[in-house]
Amino acid sequence: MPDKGSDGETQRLFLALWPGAAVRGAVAHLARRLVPDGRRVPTQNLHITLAFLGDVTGDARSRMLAIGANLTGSAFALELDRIGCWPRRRISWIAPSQTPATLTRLNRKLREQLRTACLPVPKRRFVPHMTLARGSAPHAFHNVTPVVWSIDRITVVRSYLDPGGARYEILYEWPLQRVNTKGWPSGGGRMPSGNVE
Ligand code: 3AM
Repeated sequence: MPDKGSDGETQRLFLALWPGAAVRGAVAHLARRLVPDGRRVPTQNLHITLAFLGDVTGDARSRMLAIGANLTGSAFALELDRIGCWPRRRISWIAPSQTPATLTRLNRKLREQLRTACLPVPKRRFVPHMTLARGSAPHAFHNVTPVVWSIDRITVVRSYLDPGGARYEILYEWPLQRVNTKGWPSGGGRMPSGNVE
């Protein structure tokens, strides 16, 4: 079971979209082929960050959990179809060339709720991307066959800064509602089974 921590403990946390093994495998395969160098993000760590919260104490964690308890948002599909890099930040990424309106809305709502709860709100504009490597030399952009990812939850992730690199643990999952063809929500989410798959 993940260690959800006692109230007094500070935890380094972020909110993320965390893909399952199939999406991670497909992305890692593309990265090996198209991203030439840098410190590659290990396959099990691939994710899209929604908001980095930093060190969060017990009180703030309760406010954060209340956001998850009241969250309303719809599940959506994301097509990762573009590999590129940010040369100044030396980051290689895969990203959707089109951001679904559902994701934009979800992110806006999340930021509003973080602000209301006096939690850290990311300063940068939200550009959905999955970091593939850091310290990368600039490289070409590639349009790739889309990796289609069905996203039905937000994850609350704890980050441990180990000497060998970051280690992540999923603490909570906040379900997004699936909407069936008649427009009614169908089904919920599930609690995490433990460590990151
Ligand atoms: O998913 P990406 O790579 O965009 O860079 C870190 C990573 O972002 C970012 O949080 C994500 C999960 O670790 N991060 C780490 N430290 C940070 C900080 N102090 C940070 N973002 C903002 N401020």
